[in-house]
Amino acid sequence: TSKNKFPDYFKFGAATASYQVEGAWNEDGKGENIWDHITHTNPTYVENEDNGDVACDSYHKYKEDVAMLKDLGVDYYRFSLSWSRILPYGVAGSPVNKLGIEYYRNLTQELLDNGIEPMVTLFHWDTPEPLQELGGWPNPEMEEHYAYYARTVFEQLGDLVKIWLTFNEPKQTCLEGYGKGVKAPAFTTTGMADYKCTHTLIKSHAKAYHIYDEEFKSKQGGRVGMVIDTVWFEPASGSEKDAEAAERAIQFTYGWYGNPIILENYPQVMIDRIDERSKQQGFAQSRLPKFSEEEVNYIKGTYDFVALNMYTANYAEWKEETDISDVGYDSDLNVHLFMDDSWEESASSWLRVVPWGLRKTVNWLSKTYNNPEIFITENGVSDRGGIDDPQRINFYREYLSNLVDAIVEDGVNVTRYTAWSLMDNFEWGSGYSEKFGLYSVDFSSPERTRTKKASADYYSQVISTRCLVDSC
Ligand code: GCO
Repeated sequence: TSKNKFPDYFKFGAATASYQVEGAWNEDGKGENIWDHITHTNPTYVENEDNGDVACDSYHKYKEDVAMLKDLGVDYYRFSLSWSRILPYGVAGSPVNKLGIEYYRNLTQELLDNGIEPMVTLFHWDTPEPLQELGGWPNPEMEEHYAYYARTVFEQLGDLVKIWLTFNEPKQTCLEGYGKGVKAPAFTTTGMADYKCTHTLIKSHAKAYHIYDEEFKSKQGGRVGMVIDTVWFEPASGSEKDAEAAERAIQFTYGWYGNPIILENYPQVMIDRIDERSKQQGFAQSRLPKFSEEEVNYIKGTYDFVALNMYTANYAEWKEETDISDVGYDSDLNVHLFMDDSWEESASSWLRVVPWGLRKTVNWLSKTYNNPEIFITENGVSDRGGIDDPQRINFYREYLSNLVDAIVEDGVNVTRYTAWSLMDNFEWGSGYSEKFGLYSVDFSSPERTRTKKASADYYSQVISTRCLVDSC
């Protein structure tokens, strides 16, 4: 095989998520979710007071979306289901919205008719508002509600869908939503509800996995995993301390979710540090909830593949323990994280172009988790717009080149790569100002006109040749 060529079995896709593209926020029986709620009740929460009420209008324009995917030549499309479109009240036992199911069946059938495989995320941050009013993810009852939702979805769509992603980037739901306040529902006490959120969410994932495994797998033959994100943490120097700091940082990020599912229990370094700090701070119990032995065993092994969203890197530098009284995830971690000024910028403050970080991240996953099959479920870059997007072409070329090296030279078992995103869309707190799409969307036109960017042509060419140079 050529050094620049992806193996024949390798698949390429493109991704979106329900709240970011669908619009139709209250049509055909859809219920309210936490992003509808926060953007309507606190409009300045998002830049330019943008919201997802209409977004890319994919609810009405899904056939155009599929035509774009077909034109790109992708093997699969990763999209997410809106829980409140399927279950307007969200809760276990509540009525199913037939029109919501119909929309997703139509989209999925349209994909299959065009030879594109559906890869479906059950949850991409849009918790039904009634569940938030019951306390949201830190409430252990969420496990029952999520299980009911997952079973509903497997029943209604499982004949058509063979790849299921239970959660997308749970760290953002829990740490940013229930700790740092930068995602809905925007709670701001970190070091407590964020840990509880994670605890419930991991148990919910495991339950959904077992439901599929026991009730659906033999008939439907699909696979289930969780999408976990991390940046690459590069030690700031060659010192042992910085190496330890970098490893601790990835354990607090990927390992927080990956270890319980793929190995067993939370990373030991999280357990030890949070137990110890909680004790010193005078808490009667650790702020990190404990899994019982039974739970540890129920959770471990609940994955059929390992999925990674990766965009960028941080340097990690050792930090002396200073303020022991500070309760919070960042001080529990206690690593100085920063980006290098020389790394090329994007439109997103958190994202600089660090292609070698992808190769190192998949190598870390492979080593830490015993060479599992890995899907890259998101990777991409933002700009401020325009059809001619050489920076994005360069981004994909460089990241893909590092990925092919990881596969061909390092022997890492990555089998899929997913570009974020198929089209420009609602970028959470940044609204429509940061654009990640291979297609642009004119958000000022009622038609939400889509236009192909230069990067889409580039990506198509890579997909059709499986090759990064002129010939392989
Ligand atoms: C994510 C995201 C996407 C973002 C993308 C760019 O999973 O982080 O799911 O929703 O739009 O990452 O920030």
